[in-house]
Amino acid sequence: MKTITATINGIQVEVPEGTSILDAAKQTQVKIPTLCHHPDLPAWGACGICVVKVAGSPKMLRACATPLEDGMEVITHDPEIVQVRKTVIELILSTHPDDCLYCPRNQNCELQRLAAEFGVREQPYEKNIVDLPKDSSTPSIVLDPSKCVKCGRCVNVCQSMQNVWALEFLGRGDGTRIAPAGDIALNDSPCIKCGQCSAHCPVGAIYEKDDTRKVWEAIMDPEIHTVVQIAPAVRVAIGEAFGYEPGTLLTGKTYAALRRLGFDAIFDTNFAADLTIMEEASEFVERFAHGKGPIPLITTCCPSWVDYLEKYYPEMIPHFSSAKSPQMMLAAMVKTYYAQKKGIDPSKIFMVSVMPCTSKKYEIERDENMYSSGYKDQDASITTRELARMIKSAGIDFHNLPDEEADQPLGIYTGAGTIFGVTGGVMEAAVRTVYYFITGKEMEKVEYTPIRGLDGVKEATLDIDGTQVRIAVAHSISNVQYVLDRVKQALQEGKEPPYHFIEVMACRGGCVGGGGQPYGATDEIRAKRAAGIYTDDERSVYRCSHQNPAIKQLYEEFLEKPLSEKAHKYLHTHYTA
Ligand code: HC0
Ligand code: SF4
Repeated sequence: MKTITATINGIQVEVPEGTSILDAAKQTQVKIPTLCHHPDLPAWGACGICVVKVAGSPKMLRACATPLEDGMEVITHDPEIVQVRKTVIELILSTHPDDCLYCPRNQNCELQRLAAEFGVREQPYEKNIVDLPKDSSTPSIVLDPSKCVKCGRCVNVCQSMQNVWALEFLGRGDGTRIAPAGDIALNDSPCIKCGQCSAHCPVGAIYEKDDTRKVWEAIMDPEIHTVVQIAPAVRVAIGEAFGYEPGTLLTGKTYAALRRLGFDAIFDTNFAADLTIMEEASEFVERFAHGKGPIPLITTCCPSWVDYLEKYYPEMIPHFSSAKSPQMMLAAMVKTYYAQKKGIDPSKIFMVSVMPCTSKKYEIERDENMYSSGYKDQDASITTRELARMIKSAGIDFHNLPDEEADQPLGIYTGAGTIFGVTGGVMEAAVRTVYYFITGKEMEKVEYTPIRGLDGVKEATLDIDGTQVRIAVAHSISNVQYVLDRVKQALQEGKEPPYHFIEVMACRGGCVGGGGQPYGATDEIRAKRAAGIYTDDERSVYRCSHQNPAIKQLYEEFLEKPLSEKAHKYLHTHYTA
């Protein structure tokens, strides 16, 4: 690729052709401010805060949308540029409410930070706030259009990364606002509740529905036995809310914080990820080796993916694994097996999950076998962001917490369980156990690297004693269509399907990049979180789900064997078109 040589603030830089001025400036240790731009999304120069001067150009140019060219002389900061930027910020603020103290993004808002950095002290323009109603129709996210700064990130992420097209710009000029297409309620739109819009919104216009109050009330009720589970991807991201590097593995401190918040029992979703593998790998072997059910088998632990497939590819539902997600499996086991073992009345158990995901709030409300224990299996689901707020509001000194252990028997997990949190991880965990189920032998090397990393679609062929298993892994909904269309075409033509087993996660990077994770995720941060997860795997005593002693005990004492009648009753679900 051609290299561009130019100067920025008099400093020579060399970058690949096509690099924007905004990105090139990082080589000179200068961060050009922006509100609308996000590294995940194509530049579209909406806000105008990133303007710079280029020698020979009569007007200032937008650094995000202007590629650096050979010989360019760029100035990123001078009094005139700074004044233009400040004016743009003041104009945005003239249409933005000043209720920062009451805003979910207080102290974490990109506009608030810009206003502080540019020293905005007064409002020279007439305030013109359009009071528009909030949309709280989904169980997952809240849309507050009166806070919208029209940066377009949410529309862009929903359309180009997620290919869902639930959000659009409606109206024109000053009346422009973001809303579901057709101006309907978000819950009636194609929205799949992935929360990527909330993770990319720079202000408080889209945010997770806050369920922490319900959780506090349950903790404070002496009659209630509160149980909590934490998802794989939470442990490598929660630290970001407390100033740790992304990817720092903080499992022990998170257990300790949950105990200090007052939960009566702390379990790990990773345990249930092992359980999911026992059921899903058995299901795969039944279909692949014994012809009992359609191939390819498609994973279903991501509720946004389930919602998407039900809406757009209902004819593919027979290919879905009937295994519930780990979240729902653990909840069902808590209100049956654990309650019986401990002699606790399940009606007195309040089950909470901490997930990197806004869609898990929706999954717990689904009707399809989510009351398998006879009660609501999972009572509340909060995001990593909500847990961080709870820890802060309880005054817990997270940094100085000791590492503690989870409770038993639903707290022991293997390396296979923990890698669920990253794209390709569910498949890699399944591969380790499918290999064992088919051959009776353990894999010599459990790391199955062809399906790791951030490529949008990863394809691989696994050799199991001479039998070839064709695999596909996709993440970000925009990457799914390629995989599904190939399958559909082969099936329509009566040909052998291109894959036998498919993993899909709705969010880029898998759950480490979930819509409920701390703000600011980029590919660099997703990769660091993923590295933390793989470290957890490497350090684990057991690397494969079928080796988990607590899982063996659960089958011996309660479930009998994978795919038993009891396992079907509690651990499997169905889907509706
Ligand atoms: Fe995930 Fe899950 S891996 S969906 O990404 O399967 O949210 O972290 O908890 O349930 O285990 C999210 C993460 C989970 C579930 C698990 C799966
Ligand atoms: Fe689009 Fe996901 Fe936001 Fe729904 S939650 S509007 S699908 S980005």
